Amino acid sequence: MSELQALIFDVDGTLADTERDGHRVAFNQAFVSAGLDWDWSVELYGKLLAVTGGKERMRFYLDTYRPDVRMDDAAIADLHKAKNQYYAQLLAQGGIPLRPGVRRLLAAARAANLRLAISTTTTPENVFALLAGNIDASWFEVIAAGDIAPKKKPAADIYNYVLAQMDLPAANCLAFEDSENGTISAVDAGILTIVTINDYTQLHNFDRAKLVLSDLGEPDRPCQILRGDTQGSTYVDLPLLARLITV
Ligand code: XBP
Ligand code: MG
Repeated sequence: MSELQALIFDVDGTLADTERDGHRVAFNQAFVSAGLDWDWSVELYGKLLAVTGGKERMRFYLDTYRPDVRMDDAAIADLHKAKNQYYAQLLAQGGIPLRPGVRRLLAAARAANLRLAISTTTTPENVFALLAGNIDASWFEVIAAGDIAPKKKPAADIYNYVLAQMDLPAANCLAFEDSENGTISAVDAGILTIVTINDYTQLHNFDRAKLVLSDLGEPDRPCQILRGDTQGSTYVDLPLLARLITV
């Protein structure tokens, strides 16, 4: 029997729906300003999301869709930097809210002295830009992001890094993810994982997740339970999380 000690959150798609109207739009703005004729539609971006990491995603796009174009890693890194500046501008305009239940659950966890961490593929600056005005970044004891792990999700590296930094066994933690790659990463690190799906990830394979939900829900706004057993709970709260980890 394990005691719940920490909650570890993915960022993109989990804390907020940042991909379609955030990162994707910012990539396109960076392409235009660099004089490139690349345009990532909502549909194409769904395919490109199979590759985690913005730099890796651009390399995959070039290899798959534009094999005629030569671009070295430094040029891709510059493009990625420009994209992240546009992304920060978009977030500063306040267009991307946190998903239902996220703020409530984080506040409850903090009040109960649970430890909090972030495990994400995106760059640290993007995490701070999203949290700004929403949640105090100091709530998170560890913010593991971007290139800090040698291999990005679905590799377990980033979750293993968080566990090592917190000096916690996987059995005392729960992970929150929105995608198949993220779930593989967390589960391969030995962490029970709760998935909240979104439009881009609803058809992913979540067989290894403990729970799959539409979102975290709110007391007056139940979530849909797509896989697993919430034992009657209609939203995610700390008693439900404690039950999940002890059975
Ligand atoms: C998120 C990602 C990121 C973002 C873009 O995956 O794959 O690449 O799409 O951010 P996860 P960057 O939610 O599993 O962490 O451009 O900064 O990589
Ligand atoms: Mg995600």
